[in-house]
Amino acid sequence: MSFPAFDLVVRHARVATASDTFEADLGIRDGRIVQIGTQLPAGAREIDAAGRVVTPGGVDAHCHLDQPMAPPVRMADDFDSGTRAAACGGTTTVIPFAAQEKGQSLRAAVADYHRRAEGRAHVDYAFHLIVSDPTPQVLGEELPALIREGYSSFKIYMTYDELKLDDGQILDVLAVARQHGAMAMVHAENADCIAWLTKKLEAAGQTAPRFHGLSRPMLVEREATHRAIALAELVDTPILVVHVSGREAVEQIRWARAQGLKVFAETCPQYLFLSAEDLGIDNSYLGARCVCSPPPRDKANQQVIWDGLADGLFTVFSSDHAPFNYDSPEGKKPGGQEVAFRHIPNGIPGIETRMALLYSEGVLGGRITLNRFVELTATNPAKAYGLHPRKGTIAVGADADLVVWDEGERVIRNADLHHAVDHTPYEGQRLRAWPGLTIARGEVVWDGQDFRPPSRPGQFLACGAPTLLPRVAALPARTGTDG
Ligand code: DUC
Ligand code: ZN
Ligand code: ZN
Repeated sequence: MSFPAFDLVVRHARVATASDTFEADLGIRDGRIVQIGTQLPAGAREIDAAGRVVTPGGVDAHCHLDQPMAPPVRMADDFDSGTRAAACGGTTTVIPFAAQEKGQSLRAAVADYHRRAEGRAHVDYAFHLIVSDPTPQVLGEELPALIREGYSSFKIYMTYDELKLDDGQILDVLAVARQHGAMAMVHAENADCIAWLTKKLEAAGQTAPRFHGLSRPMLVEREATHRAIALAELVDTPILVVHVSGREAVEQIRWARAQGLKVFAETCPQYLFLSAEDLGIDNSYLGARCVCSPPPRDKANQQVIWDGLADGLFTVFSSDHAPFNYDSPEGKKPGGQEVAFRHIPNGIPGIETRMALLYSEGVLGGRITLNRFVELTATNPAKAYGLHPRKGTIAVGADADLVVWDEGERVIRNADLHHAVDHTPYEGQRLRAWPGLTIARGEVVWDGQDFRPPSRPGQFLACGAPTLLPRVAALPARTGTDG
């Protein structure tokens, strides 16, 4: 009796990686791709992908799941619902945040997140750290040890009272990133400007959701982006500026790249598909659904973000999924009230719609190549956070994390999504494609109609050192701070 050579063969696929597109069969065994070729022998299971594009499963490197909030606010998605939604939208790896509260040890934060995720995730996951309290113990011991143990990226905030670091603290944390080879992610908005503008707006009675946008104009992001770049230059370490929203921050990043600085950048669907108008053109509270930071900008900025996706300015495309129900005392109406904009929980859901939005309007809309799509949604995030080549590509030895695309018209309806959020800001958006199959470690977890729980839960991934080389790597290394 002969056994099939593979557990699964995906046949006649139009395989796309970050660099190539080719026709092949993919032979999968024990959750990994073990052979790529033509006319592979039979598998125990066969999927005919003839005529369909197959890309690596998405790596969503910026999402918030079950992150503790100040009561009564609570995230709608935990690791169960959040990763189910991810799988149904073509994402097979998520990297949410283990957030340190001030006064808390980083280790305690990490242990807490493991408890939240363990056995509940349906796709693989890693954690970024959020460093909000860089004590000597954190800088000298905890952070270096955690980087070595597989938490090789962390986010620092320049705004939000409970999270923000001052410039001296940022320098200290960046120095640890440099010494231990970690990737520092920066939320760049100037906290004092936001506080000053918020007070002025409130004094004038301007508290509706749409004023959230006016409290965080582009210059607030531009100044903080400029400062973050300067701080990273001083320490001589790379940074990745997260959720870049528009022209002014983009200009800072372009300038930094032109100087040969290792500045990477992330953007998100909300800056392509939403605009300031979605926060409200009158004082309606419905705009609370689109309150996120940085806020969506005017429509002209959407093109600036598309340009940066097409020309290589952006390194990664993430969801920044931050799931809060609209009609809930735990969500956008804290305590059941329509509150002033400063009290509205920041964030919008997007973990399930990220891949299809970019595939539809980016690839099929003729704005980016298929290979660039793969780079932005899977390969680069895996490289930036030390998960490549196990994740983020289609190669022998990589995990068998795949998306088989169905092209055809579809409309986003919250009723069809799998997150636990009561709305999507993209309701009614027309798409040209949606994942027809999502395969995670060789198992179909989304069949185009239904979520299918994997036979074993998603696994924690310890991250190695980032392997994302800057496009400017060929330039001479900087030896000082003024040359
Ligand atoms: N902004 C953040 O910085 N994080 C979560 C959501 C948001 O809008
Ligand atoms: Zn942020
Ligand atoms: Zn975020």
